[in-house]
Amino acid sequence: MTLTGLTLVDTLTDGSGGSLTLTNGPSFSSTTLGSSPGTLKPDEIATYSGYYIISSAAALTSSVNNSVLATASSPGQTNNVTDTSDDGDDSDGNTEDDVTVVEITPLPEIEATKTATTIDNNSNGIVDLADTIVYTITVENKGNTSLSNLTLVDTLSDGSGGSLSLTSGPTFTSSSAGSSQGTLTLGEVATYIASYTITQAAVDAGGTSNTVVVTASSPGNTNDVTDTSDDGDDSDGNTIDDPTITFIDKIPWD
Ligand SMILES: [Ca+2]
Ligand SMILES: [Ca+2]
Ligand SMILES: [Ca+2]
Ligand SMILES: [Ca+2]
Repeated sequence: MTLTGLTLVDTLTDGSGGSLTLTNGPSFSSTTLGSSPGTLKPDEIATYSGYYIISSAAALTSSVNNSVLATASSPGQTNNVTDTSDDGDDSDGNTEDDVTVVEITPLPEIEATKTATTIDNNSNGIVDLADTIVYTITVENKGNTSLSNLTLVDTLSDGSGGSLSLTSGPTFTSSSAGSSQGTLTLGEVATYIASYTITQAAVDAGGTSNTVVVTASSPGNTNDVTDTSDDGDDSDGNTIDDPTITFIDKIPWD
């Protein structure tokens, strides 16, 4: 028999059960026997399409789940024929009514950048003994998962490779989305500062070299995400991992 009054009610949820809304649709596409939208002859198939653009919040929940309830009327009846969708996979033990699940592949990624400025404490116009190098470290969550347990390991050396110690820091100062120290949501940038007051060893070596290695954990993992800082200068031929170098000036009569 021919069914009429076909309607669809689409239910979209995230992996935590939170309600979502399709970005577009479901929209009528076609019928196999030429019926207009809402009518189905015996053995006729109507096709609808819809799509959802995965939001950051939904991505954090690991999946998007969708089902549709179709309702139609047989002759002389009202809304007496219904079915809940199945996912088209008959090998999953459910060939009748099961939710269409799209798993979101976790791609955790983190990026650390360290830049340096100097404070001319002795006001002589050059970078030399007892001046201060101020390091700004930014750590960005560039993946599609939240990150926790963020730690920094900072390595400072002089221009000859000798080990030096930061005078202060790295100290957490802020996060762009307000997360507490050690946690980064999607796209969030945490900022840390550190400083080094130039010692004679650094002067003798002609400069300092500083790198930070950041490590964090994606959901369900431990310390699985890491990056070595780059110096924030993408014109130096290394846009990935390169130490932040500060040259110390020699005073002419030194
Ligand atoms: Ca199934
Ligand atoms: Ca100076
Ligand atoms: Ca660089
Ligand atoms: Ca890097």
